[in-house]
Amino acid sequence: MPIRIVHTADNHIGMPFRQHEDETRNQLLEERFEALERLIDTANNNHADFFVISGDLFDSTRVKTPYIERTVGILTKFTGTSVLVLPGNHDFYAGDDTEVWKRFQKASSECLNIELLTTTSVVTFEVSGETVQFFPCPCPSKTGKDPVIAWITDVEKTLSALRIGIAHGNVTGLGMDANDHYFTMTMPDLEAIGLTTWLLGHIHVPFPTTTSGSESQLFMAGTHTPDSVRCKHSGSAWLLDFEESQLKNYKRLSPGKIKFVRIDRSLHHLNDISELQKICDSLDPHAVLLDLKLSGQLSTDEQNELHKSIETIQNRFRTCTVDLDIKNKIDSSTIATLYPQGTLAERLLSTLLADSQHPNDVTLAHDLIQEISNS
Ligand SMILES: [Mn+2]
Repeated sequence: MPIRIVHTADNHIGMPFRQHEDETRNQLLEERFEALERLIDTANNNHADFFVISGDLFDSTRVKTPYIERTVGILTKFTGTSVLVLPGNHDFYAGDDTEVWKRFQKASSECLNIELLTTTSVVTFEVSGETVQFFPCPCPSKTGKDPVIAWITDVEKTLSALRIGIAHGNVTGLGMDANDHYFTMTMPDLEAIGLTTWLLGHIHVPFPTTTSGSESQLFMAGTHTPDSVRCKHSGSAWLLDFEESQLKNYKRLSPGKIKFVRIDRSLHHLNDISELQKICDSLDPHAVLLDLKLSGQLSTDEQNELHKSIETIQNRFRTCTVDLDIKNKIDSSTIATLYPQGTLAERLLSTLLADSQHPNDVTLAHDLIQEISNS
Protein backbone atom coordinates (compact mmCIF):
# COMPACT_ATOMS: atom_id res chain seq x y z
CA MET A 1 0.00 0.00 0.00
CA PRO A 2 1.43 3.38 -0.94
CA ILE A 3 1.52 6.25 1.55
CA ARG A 4 -0.30 9.19 0.06
CA ILE A 5 0.22 12.82 1.11
CA VAL A 6 -1.51 16.01 0.01
CA HIS A 7 0.88 18.92 0.51
CA THR A 8 -0.21 22.55 0.70
CA ALA A 9 1.14 25.82 2.20
CA ASP A 10 0.75 29.59 2.03
CA ASN A 11 -3.02 29.48 2.25
CA HIS A 12 -2.99 32.86 4.02
CA ILE A 13 -6.45 32.54 5.50
CA GLY A 14 -7.57 35.99 6.60
CA MET A 15 -5.44 37.89 4.08
CA PRO A 16 -6.98 41.38 4.16
CA PHE A 17 -6.71 42.33 0.46
CA ARG A 18 -6.90 45.99 1.46
CA GLN A 19 -6.18 47.29 -2.03
CA HIS A 20 -9.52 45.90 -3.28
CA GLU A 21 -13.07 47.15 -2.89
CA ASP A 22 -15.45 45.51 -0.41
CA GLU A 23 -17.13 43.03 -2.75
CA THR A 24 -13.85 41.85 -4.26
CA ARG A 25 -12.25 41.64 -0.86
CA ASN A 26 -15.00 39.35 0.37
CA GLN A 27 -14.77 37.23 -2.75
CA LEU A 28 -11.01 36.80 -2.26
CA LEU A 29 -11.31 36.11 1.45
CA GLU A 30 -14.03 33.53 0.81
CA GLU A 31 -12.07 31.87 -2.02
CA ARG A 32 -9.19 31.04 0.32
CA PHE A 33 -11.56 29.01 2.52
CA GLU A 34 -13.36 27.40 -0.40
CA ALA A 35 -10.14 26.39 -2.15
CA LEU A 36 -8.92 24.78 1.08
CA GLU A 37 -12.21 22.94 1.31
CA ARG A 38 -11.89 21.72 -2.30
CA LEU A 39 -8.36 20.51 -1.52
CA ILE A 40 -9.59 18.55 1.52
CA ASP A 41 -12.30 17.01 -0.70
CA THR A 42 -9.67 16.03 -3.27
CA ALA A 43 -7.48 14.56 -0.54
CA ASN A 44 -10.42 12.53 0.76
CA ASN A 45 -11.49 11.37 -2.70
CA ASN A 46 -7.92 10.17 -3.26
CA HIS A 47 -7.78 8.46 0.14
CA ALA A 48 -4.75 10.48 1.24
CA ASP A 49 -3.14 9.41 4.53
CA PHE A 50 -1.75 12.82 5.47
CA PHE A 51 -2.65 16.41 4.76
CA VAL A 52 0.48 18.50 5.32
CA ILE A 53 0.40 22.31 5.63
CA SER A 54 3.96 23.68 5.39
CA GLY A 55 3.41 27.07 6.98
CA ASP A 56 1.36 30.24 6.52
CA LEU A 57 -2.00 28.52 6.81
CA PHE A 58 -2.98 31.87 8.36
CA ASP A 59 -2.02 35.31 7.14
CA SER A 60 -0.96 36.59 10.54
CA THR A 61 -0.62 35.71 14.20
CA ARG A 62 -3.68 37.85 14.97
CA VAL A 63 -6.16 36.39 12.52
CA LYS A 64 -9.79 36.59 13.75
CA THR A 65 -11.16 33.73 15.84
CA PRO A 66 -14.14 33.02 13.48
CA TYR A 67 -11.66 32.52 10.63
CA ILE A 68 -9.64 30.10 12.76
CA GLU A 69 -12.77 28.19 13.77
CA ARG A 70 -13.94 27.95 10.17
CA THR A 71 -10.49 26.69 9.09
CA VAL A 72 -10.50 24.04 11.81
CA GLY A 73 -13.99 23.03 10.66
CA ILE A 74 -12.64 22.47 7.15
CA LEU A 75 -9.52 20.56 8.28
CA THR A 76 -11.58 18.30 10.54
CA LYS A 77 -13.30 16.90 7.46
CA PHE A 78 -10.07 15.16 6.43
CA THR A 79 -10.71 11.43 6.60
CA GLY A 80 -7.07 10.25 6.51
CA THR A 81 -4.71 9.65 9.42
CA SER A 82 -3.67 13.20 10.25
CA VAL A 83 -3.59 16.87 9.27
CA LEU A 84 -0.15 18.25 10.12
CA VAL A 85 0.01 22.03 10.56
CA LEU A 86 3.36 23.83 10.64
CA PRO A 87 3.65 27.48 11.77
CA GLY A 88 5.23 29.52 8.95
CA ASN A 89 6.72 32.99 9.10
CA HIS A 90 3.39 34.84 8.81
CA ASP A 91 1.78 32.65 11.46
CA PHE A 92 4.96 31.95 13.43
CA TYR A 93 5.01 30.23 16.80
CA ALA A 94 6.76 32.22 19.53
CA GLY A 95 5.56 30.20 22.52
CA ASP A 96 2.23 29.22 24.03
CA ASP A 97 1.06 32.84 24.13
CA THR A 98 1.04 33.20 20.36
CA GLU A 99 -2.58 34.29 19.73
CA VAL A 100 -3.31 32.44 16.51
CA TRP A 101 -2.12 29.07 17.80
CA LYS A 102 -3.67 29.52 21.23
CA ARG A 103 -7.02 30.05 19.48
CA PHE A 104 -6.31 27.28 16.98
CA GLN A 105 -5.60 24.78 19.75
CA LYS A 106 -8.75 25.79 21.58
CA ALA A 107 -10.82 25.42 18.40
CA SER A 108 -9.25 22.05 17.53
CA SER A 109 -9.04 20.54 21.03
CA GLU A 110 -11.66 17.92 20.14
CA CYS A 111 -10.18 17.18 16.71
CA LEU A 112 -7.94 14.20 17.16
CA ASN A 113 -6.79 14.18 13.55
CA ILE A 114 -5.21 17.65 13.67
CA GLU A 115 -1.61 17.90 14.83
CA LEU A 116 0.00 21.30 15.37
CA LEU A 117 3.76 21.09 14.85
CA THR A 118 5.26 23.61 17.26
CA THR A 119 8.28 21.66 18.45
CA THR A 120 11.41 20.44 16.72
CA SER A 121 10.93 16.77 17.46
CA VAL A 122 10.17 13.74 15.32
CA VAL A 123 6.49 12.82 14.87
CA THR A 124 6.07 9.15 14.03
CA PHE A 125 3.10 7.26 12.54
CA GLU A 126 2.55 3.65 11.55
CA VAL A 127 0.42 3.43 8.41
CA SER A 128 -0.37 0.23 6.49
CA GLY A 129 2.64 -1.49 8.03
CA GLU A 130 5.02 1.36 7.16
CA THR A 131 6.74 3.77 9.50
CA VAL A 132 6.44 7.44 8.60
CA GLN A 133 8.57 10.02 10.40
CA PHE A 134 7.91 13.74 10.11
CA PHE A 135 10.62 16.30 10.96
CA PRO A 136 8.89 19.65 11.61
CA CYS A 137 10.80 22.95 11.45
CA PRO A 138 8.39 25.63 12.71
CA CYS A 139 9.26 29.33 12.26
CA PRO A 140 9.84 31.09 15.61
CA SER A 141 9.43 34.62 14.16
CA LYS A 142 8.40 36.58 11.09
CA THR A 143 11.97 36.89 9.85
CA GLY A 144 15.17 35.13 10.81
CA LYS A 145 18.54 33.99 9.61
CA ASP A 146 19.07 30.93 11.78
CA PRO A 147 18.52 27.76 9.77
CA VAL A 148 15.32 26.09 11.01
CA ILE A 149 16.45 22.70 9.71
CA ALA A 150 19.71 22.48 11.72
CA TRP A 151 18.24 20.37 14.56
CA ILE A 152 17.65 17.45 12.19
CA THR A 153 21.36 16.86 11.59
CA ASP A 154 21.90 15.36 15.06
CA VAL A 155 18.66 13.41 15.31
CA GLU A 156 18.71 9.68 14.95
CA LYS A 157 16.71 8.63 11.90
CA THR A 158 15.13 5.29 11.13
CA LEU A 159 16.60 4.59 7.71
CA SER A 160 13.90 2.08 6.79
CA ALA A 161 11.18 4.67 7.53
CA LEU A 162 9.71 7.23 5.18
CA ARG A 163 11.38 10.43 6.46
CA ILE A 164 9.62 13.68 5.61
CA GLY A 165 10.90 17.14 6.50
CA ILE A 166 8.38 19.99 6.83
CA ALA A 167 9.76 23.53 6.73
CA HIS A 168 8.92 27.08 5.74
CA GLY A 169 11.35 29.60 4.27
CA ASN A 170 13.31 30.74 1.32
CA VAL A 171 15.33 28.27 -0.73
CA THR A 172 18.36 29.66 -2.55
CA GLY A 173 17.73 29.52 -6.27
CA LEU A 174 13.94 29.28 -5.92
CA GLY A 175 13.00 32.51 -4.15
CA MET A 176 14.18 36.07 -4.37
CA ASP A 177 15.18 36.79 -0.79
CA ALA A 178 18.55 38.40 -1.48
CA ASN A 179 19.05 39.43 2.15
CA ASP A 180 18.40 36.00 3.65
CA HIS A 181 15.66 37.34 5.93
CA TYR A 182 13.39 34.32 5.60
CA PHE A 183 15.14 31.32 7.09
CA THR A 184 17.04 30.64 3.91
CA MET A 185 17.84 27.02 3.18
CA THR A 186 20.04 25.74 0.39
CA MET A 187 19.28 22.78 -1.84
CA PRO A 188 22.57 21.01 -0.93
CA ASP A 189 21.79 21.41 2.81
CA LEU A 190 18.26 20.07 2.37
CA GLU A 191 19.48 17.14 0.31
CA ALA A 192 22.36 16.25 2.64
CA ILE A 193 20.40 16.07 5.88
CA GLY A 194 19.25 12.49 5.38
CA LEU A 195 15.51 12.73 4.68
CA THR A 196 13.49 11.13 1.90
CA THR A 197 11.56 14.26 0.94
CA TRP A 198 11.09 17.87 1.94
CA LEU A 199 7.64 19.49 1.98
CA LEU A 200 8.21 23.23 1.96
CA GLY A 201 6.30 26.49 1.96
CA HIS A 202 6.94 30.21 1.65
CA ILE A 203 7.57 30.80 -2.04
CA HIS A 204 4.12 31.08 -3.52
CA VAL A 205 5.16 29.36 -6.73
CA PRO A 206 5.19 25.55 -6.98
CA PHE A 207 8.36 23.50 -7.34
CA PRO A 208 9.10 21.26 -9.24
CA THR A 209 7.96 23.14 -12.32
CA THR A 210 6.60 20.00 -13.96
CA THR A 211 3.01 19.01 -13.14
CA SER A 212 3.85 15.34 -12.65
CA GLY A 213 6.85 13.09 -12.31
CA SER A 214 8.63 10.64 -10.06
CA GLU A 215 11.86 12.32 -8.99
CA SER A 216 12.28 15.28 -6.69
CA GLN A 217 13.60 15.49 -3.18
CA LEU A 218 11.87 18.74 -2.38
CA PHE A 219 8.46 20.21 -3.01
CA MET A 220 7.30 23.80 -2.69
CA ALA A 221 3.52 23.78 -2.42
CA GLY A 222 2.75 27.16 -3.98
CA THR A 223 -0.24 29.12 -2.76
CA HIS A 224 -3.45 27.08 -3.11
CA THR A 225 -5.37 29.81 -4.94
CA PRO A 226 -4.08 32.99 -6.61
CA ASP A 227 -3.59 35.97 -4.30
CA SER A 228 -2.59 38.70 -6.75
CA VAL A 229 -2.02 39.53 -10.38
CA ARG A 230 1.61 38.46 -9.86
CA CYS A 231 0.47 34.85 -9.36
CA LYS A 232 0.89 33.16 -12.74
CA HIS A 233 -0.43 29.72 -11.75
CA SER A 234 -4.01 28.74 -11.03
CA GLY A 235 -3.39 27.73 -7.42
CA SER A 236 -1.36 24.65 -6.57
CA ALA A 237 -0.79 21.77 -4.17
CA TRP A 238 0.85 18.34 -4.50
CA LEU A 239 -0.49 14.81 -4.43
CA LEU A 240 2.44 12.57 -3.50
CA ASP A 241 2.70 8.80 -3.47
CA PHE A 242 5.40 6.95 -1.58
CA GLU A 243 6.15 3.25 -1.69
CA GLU A 244 8.73 1.36 0.36
CA SER A 245 9.91 4.66 1.85
CA GLN A 246 10.62 6.19 -1.56
CA LEU A 247 8.79 8.76 -3.65
CA LYS A 248 6.90 6.92 -6.36
CA ASN A 249 5.21 9.80 -8.14
CA TYR A 250 3.90 13.31 -7.76
CA LYS A 251 1.06 15.18 -9.37
CA ARG A 252 0.14 18.84 -9.16
CA LEU A 253 -3.35 19.74 -7.98
CA SER A 254 -5.10 23.03 -8.80
CA PRO A 255 -7.66 23.85 -6.12
CA GLY A 256 -8.00 27.52 -7.09
CA LYS A 257 -11.08 28.86 -8.85
CA ILE A 258 -10.23 32.51 -9.35
CA LYS A 259 -7.77 34.18 -11.65
CA PHE A 260 -6.29 37.66 -11.75
CA VAL A 261 -6.06 38.84 -15.36
CA ARG A 262 -4.36 42.06 -16.39
CA ILE A 263 -4.91 43.22 -19.95
CA ASP A 264 -2.37 45.84 -20.95
CA ARG A 265 -3.25 47.26 -24.39
CA SER A 266 -2.48 50.19 -26.59
CA LEU A 267 -5.56 51.25 -28.60
CA HIS A 268 -5.44 53.11 -31.93
CA HIS A 269 -8.44 51.96 -33.98
CA LEU A 270 -12.02 50.76 -33.58
CA ASN A 271 -10.63 47.30 -34.34
CA ASP A 272 -8.49 47.43 -31.21
CA ILE A 273 -11.59 48.17 -29.15
CA SER A 274 -13.57 45.27 -30.60
CA GLU A 275 -10.53 43.06 -30.13
CA LEU A 276 -10.40 44.06 -26.45
CA GLN A 277 -14.12 43.40 -26.14
CA LYS A 278 -13.66 39.94 -27.67
CA ILE A 279 -10.90 39.01 -25.24
CA CYS A 280 -13.01 40.10 -22.28
CA ASP A 281 -16.04 38.19 -23.63
CA SER A 282 -13.96 35.02 -23.66
CA LEU A 283 -13.21 35.27 -19.92
CA ASP A 284 -15.38 33.87 -17.14
CA PRO A 285 -16.74 36.97 -15.35
CA HIS A 286 -17.25 35.08 -12.06
CA ALA A 287 -13.77 33.58 -11.89
CA VAL A 288 -11.72 36.40 -13.37
CA LEU A 289 -10.73 39.55 -11.53
CA LEU A 290 -10.08 41.84 -14.44
CA ASP A 291 -7.57 44.65 -14.47
CA LEU A 292 -7.54 46.78 -17.64
CA LYS A 293 -4.61 49.02 -18.41
CA LEU A 294 -5.45 50.92 -21.59
CA SER A 295 -3.38 53.49 -23.40
CA GLY A 296 -3.13 54.80 -26.97
CA GLN A 297 -4.67 57.47 -29.17
CA LEU A 298 -8.29 57.56 -30.25
CA SER A 299 -10.57 60.06 -31.96
CA THR A 300 -13.56 61.45 -30.08
CA ASP A 301 -15.89 58.94 -31.77
CA GLU A 302 -13.55 56.08 -30.97
CA GLN A 303 -13.27 57.22 -27.36
CA ASN A 304 -17.09 57.16 -27.10
CA GLU A 305 -17.04 53.60 -28.43
CA LEU A 306 -14.37 52.68 -25.89
CA HIS A 307 -16.41 54.08 -23.00
CA LYS A 308 -19.46 52.08 -24.11
CA SER A 309 -17.29 48.98 -24.34
CA ILE A 310 -15.81 49.49 -20.89
CA GLU A 311 -19.29 49.96 -19.45
CA THR A 312 -20.41 46.64 -20.95
CA ILE A 313 -17.33 44.91 -19.58
CA GLN A 314 -17.73 46.42 -16.11
CA ASN A 315 -21.38 45.38 -16.00
CA ARG A 316 -20.43 41.81 -16.79
CA PHE A 317 -17.51 41.32 -14.41
CA ARG A 318 -17.83 41.20 -10.66
CA THR A 319 -14.49 42.89 -10.43
CA CYS A 320 -13.01 45.10 -13.12
CA THR A 321 -10.60 47.95 -12.50
CA VAL A 322 -9.66 50.29 -15.34
CA ASP A 323 -6.57 52.42 -15.73
CA LEU A 324 -7.08 54.73 -18.75
CA ASP A 325 -4.41 56.76 -20.47
CA ILE A 326 -5.92 57.65 -23.86
CA LYS A 327 -4.70 60.62 -25.85
CA ASN A 328 -6.67 62.46 -28.52
CA LYS A 329 -5.85 61.11 -31.93
CA ILE A 330 -4.17 63.46 -34.39
CA ASP A 331 -6.09 63.10 -37.66
CA SER A 332 -6.05 65.10 -40.91
CA SER A 333 -8.68 67.55 -39.72
CA THR A 334 -6.72 68.26 -36.48
CA ILE A 335 -3.61 68.93 -38.58
CA ALA A 336 -5.53 71.15 -41.03
CA THR A 337 -7.02 73.18 -38.17
CA LEU A 338 -3.74 73.71 -36.34
CA TYR A 339 -1.15 74.11 -39.11
CA PRO A 340 -1.43 76.03 -42.41
CA GLN A 341 -0.96 73.85 -45.47
CA GLY A 342 2.60 73.63 -46.78
CA THR A 343 4.29 74.49 -43.48
CA LEU A 344 6.99 72.20 -42.18
CA ALA A 345 4.75 71.09 -39.30
CA GLU A 346 1.83 70.29 -41.60
CA ARG A 347 4.00 68.32 -44.03
CA LEU A 348 5.80 66.40 -41.27
CA LEU A 349 2.59 65.47 -39.46
CA SER A 350 0.74 64.51 -42.65
CA THR A 351 3.62 62.23 -43.66
CA LEU A 352 3.73 60.57 -40.23
CA LEU A 353 -0.05 60.19 -40.23
CA ALA A 354 0.18 58.26 -43.50
CA ASP A 355 2.56 55.78 -41.86
CA SER A 356 0.08 53.36 -40.36
CA GLN A 357 2.91 51.10 -39.17
CA HIS A 358 3.88 53.57 -36.46
CA PRO A 359 0.68 55.15 -35.13
CA ASN A 360 2.48 56.69 -32.12
CA ASP A 361 4.88 58.79 -34.21
CA VAL A 362 2.40 61.43 -35.32
CA THR A 363 1.24 62.01 -31.74
CA LEU A 364 4.80 62.20 -30.50
CA ALA A 365 5.77 64.67 -33.24
CA HIS A 366 2.67 66.75 -32.53
CA ASP A 367 3.52 66.86 -28.82
CA LEU A 368 7.07 67.98 -29.63
CA ILE A 369 5.90 70.69 -32.04
CA GLN A 370 3.49 71.99 -29.40
CA GLU A 371 6.29 71.96 -26.84
CA ILE A 372 8.63 73.92 -29.15
CA SER A 373 5.99 76.46 -30.12
CA ASN A 374 5.04 77.00 -26.49
CA SER A 375 8.61 77.57 -25.32
MN1 LIG B 1 5.87 32.73 4.20
